[in-house]
Amino acid sequence: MSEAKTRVYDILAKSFAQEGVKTCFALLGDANMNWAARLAEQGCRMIYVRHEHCAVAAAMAYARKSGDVGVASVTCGPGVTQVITALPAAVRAHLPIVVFAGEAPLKSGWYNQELDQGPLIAATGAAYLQLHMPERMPVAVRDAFLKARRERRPVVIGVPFDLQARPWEGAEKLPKPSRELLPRPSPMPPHPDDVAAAAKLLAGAERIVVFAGLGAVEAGAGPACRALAARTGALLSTTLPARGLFHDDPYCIGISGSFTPEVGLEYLKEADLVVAVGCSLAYHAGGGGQLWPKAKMLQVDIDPVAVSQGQEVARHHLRADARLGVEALTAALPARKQSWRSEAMAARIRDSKPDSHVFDIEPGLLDPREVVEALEKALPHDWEMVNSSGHCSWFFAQMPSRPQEKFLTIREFGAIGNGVSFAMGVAAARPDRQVVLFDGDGSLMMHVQELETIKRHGLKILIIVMNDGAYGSEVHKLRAEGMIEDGSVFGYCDFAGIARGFGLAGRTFKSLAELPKLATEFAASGGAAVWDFHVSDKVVSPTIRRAHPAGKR
Ligand SMILES: Cc1ncc(C[n+]2csc(CCOP(=O)(O)OP(=O)(O)O)c2C)c(N)n1
Ligand SMILES: [Mg+2]
Repeated sequence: MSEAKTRVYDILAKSFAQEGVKTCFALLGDANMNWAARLAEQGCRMIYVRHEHCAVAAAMAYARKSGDVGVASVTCGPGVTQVITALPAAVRAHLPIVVFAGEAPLKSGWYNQELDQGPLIAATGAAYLQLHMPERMPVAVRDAFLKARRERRPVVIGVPFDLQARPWEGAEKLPKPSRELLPRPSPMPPHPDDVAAAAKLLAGAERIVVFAGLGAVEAGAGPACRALAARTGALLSTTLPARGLFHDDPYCIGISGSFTPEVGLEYLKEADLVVAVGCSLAYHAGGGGQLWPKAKMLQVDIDPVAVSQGQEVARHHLRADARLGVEALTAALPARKQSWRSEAMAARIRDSKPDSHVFDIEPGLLDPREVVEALEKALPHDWEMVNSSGHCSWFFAQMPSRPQEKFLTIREFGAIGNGVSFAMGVAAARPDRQVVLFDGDGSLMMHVQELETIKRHGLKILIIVMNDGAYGSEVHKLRAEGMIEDGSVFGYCDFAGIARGFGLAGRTFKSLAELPKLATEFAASGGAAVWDFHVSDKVVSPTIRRAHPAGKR
């Protein structure tokens, strides 16, 4: 029977299965549906989202959480144009993603969804691979995965759907999967001369901060950083994505960057040396260089830089794997007497509020800082947490007891609207765990349709909304400048009702009294729900207060 003939899409699906793809986020159309159906038959878990952006964004979080390649699929033309916000975010976050996209049929002289997809994808910084030679497609798919893994960036594969439907005329045997073809070099040790120079720098410093990024997390350098800090009497800090790496260390001052708590700001101002480990010294880490005005910077990294994102960031460099570099540095240090640490300092770090500024809050509305404090106490520590975007993310970043391995945030492109997708990616990568998403009302509203996906796929996601009835980031800046608030204040929409409309549980919080009891009850059953906290838009984060001083506010 001719229907039983193997088609090119069969082989394309098998090529993805051969790559070990276990989860794919997709939205179907003519140019990817046959492939997706066949991939599902290969045992791949398909998560069918309601907007293509969310397919790629979920694949990003899946990649970060699983340490594997994230896979998504969209149809040609309008399917592809929908992913243009997600791809630059994946590029900047160095996430390996493969997107199977269709292309318009080659046989037609005219096709309404036809689009020159290559330049569009290239503009995002992702790679675009056109597959137009059926016999070579299995190798081309393998190469796409190789490229994504090696370059740690998204790769979009475009295959015209008339070619996909052709009978397969190539070889039966598939190529070796990409994971078998990657070089596996051992971690890079430092050069002894660099270690000696760095050790001298540390020996001459009195108020050191060891500051770790995701590179330190990936290299397993956490314990080495703690040991270096203990040896030199240093404080510990992290970037936002690496937050929680030192969560239980009494000398950890939290995040250094836009989200630094009060006590951290104070100590960073006095630091005379920052040892940045496995971090790219991006603009927002270090608050654009303002946070540690007196400090020299020693960067320990496999790819050290002097200038990053338009700023001179580091004069001293130790090129090495983060763990090996820090261990060698600790071993090379002379015995040391002075320490920045004291019992009183540990007590201040433990007892001080992230932000103690006093605001006048309207009756009936909550202070976002108190909401976060209550959530920090009430929510179980083994939940996977996902932080989203917006003004509220300052507050949500202040949950110091949560460890790094249970945390995810991806913010390099500064886009709102990704929270639900990232939570779906984490829930897919960690199906045994409860996920909690912390999001803003504006961000959740941008892709609120995914509540239906969460329900349909039974994803265990509790969504906590910090609802200020506004685009907080905008309203606080507009007020500081004395401008009208139109376009930034919308009022409090009924997320609990919206959630119920999608078949999820929903609850509005105008008081925190019942939160501990409800959290315990929810933890016992798990599942998906939306908890909407109505907070005052009078509370302005320290970052906005610094960057946009009161003025007319
Ligand atoms: C895709 C996208 N559109 C617009 C913006 C501009 N923007 C930054 S924060 C923000 C407000 C987000 O509102 P919400 O999620 O309610 O968080 P809030 O700031 O109120 O805490 C907006 C519109 C953006 N960063 N990304
Ligand atoms: Mg808001």
